[in-house]
Amino acid sequence: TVAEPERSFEAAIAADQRIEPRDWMPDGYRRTLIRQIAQHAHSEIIGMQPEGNWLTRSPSLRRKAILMAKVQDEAGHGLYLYSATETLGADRAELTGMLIEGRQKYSSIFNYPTLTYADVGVIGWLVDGAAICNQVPLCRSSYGPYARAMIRVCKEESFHQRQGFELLATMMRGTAEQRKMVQEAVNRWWWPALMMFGPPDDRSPNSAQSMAWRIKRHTNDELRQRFVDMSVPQAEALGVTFPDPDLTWNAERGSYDFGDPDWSEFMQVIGGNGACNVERIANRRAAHENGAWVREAATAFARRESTKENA
Ligand code: FAQ
Repeated sequence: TVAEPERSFEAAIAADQRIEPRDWMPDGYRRTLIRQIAQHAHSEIIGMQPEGNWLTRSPSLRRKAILMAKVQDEAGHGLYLYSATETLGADRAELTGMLIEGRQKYSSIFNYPTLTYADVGVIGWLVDGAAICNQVPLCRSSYGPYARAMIRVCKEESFHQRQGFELLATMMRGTAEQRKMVQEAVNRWWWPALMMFGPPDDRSPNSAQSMAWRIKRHTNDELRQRFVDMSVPQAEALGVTFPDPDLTWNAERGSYDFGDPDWSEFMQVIGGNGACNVERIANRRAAHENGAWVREAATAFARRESTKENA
């Protein structure tokens, strides 16, 4: 016999209702959400680094203001998502500790270097584009606080994607050298962007259960296909190509066929051996350690304020 709280959880999922923090939920559901939302939060925070790399070298004041706004938004998304994990009983200091110790993952994409300013544009266009494609369906995720967080995050990501496309469109109207820079950045980021959606469905251990719980609304391969279909016309509008000889329109499916990303590279990157993994974590650790005095001061201040109130 199924206990009453479990029955109402199952009924809520089946009726496409939201699960809220105080509702009963299976341990596995809670664990999966903490894992996914924490990884997402870590990705936003680590994701500040590749673009942050160019803040002091932006080509104009306008580009610098845009980039600063974008990187700040990413910090905001990270903090917002850590708050969502706290509604599940997680502790953000512990989650940060796990990130720094390599016990929790962040998106593979942020382990690639940003070599030119065109990379800033391509991150906006393709990386934020992939993020939106993955996150718009998460606005209907079964866990209320996560779904609601995604609505705001997606609005900001849309601005991020537009600024990337606009940056690239400007460069494409520039010199032959600038156009070459854009194409070269697209060539480097295309495959890693496809890997953001996770391993193929038959090698995705979490998908089936997460779909059943309606945490995820589409499989990794479905979203990857959607992203390819969405990106090809945008590439044509820009005047760039993707580095995939197998990319062809399939009229029968009404979708593009495309080649297989190098999954051994993906496994290497998520295993800690990508081009920038060590540097990203070292920077995060240093920021955390250098910020210790701020956390201590804030805690002391909060303590003093609360004793004042109680007095
Ligand atoms: N990188 O069974 P599945 C952004 C792991 S957007 C690293 O398929 P799941 C915005 C996976 O965790 C990027 N690891 O897993 C931005 C699992 O390992 P575990 C963040 C990956 O969870 C833009 C194992 O492989 N977005 O930050 C990756 O069902 C520009 C097996 O995989 C999100 O996190 C990967 N790409 O599906 C910021 C979105 N893929 O944990 C700055 C929310 C898989 O068992 C600049 N997350 N793994 O040890 C999701 O939608 C899902 O978690 C997936 C993975 C689709 C990423």
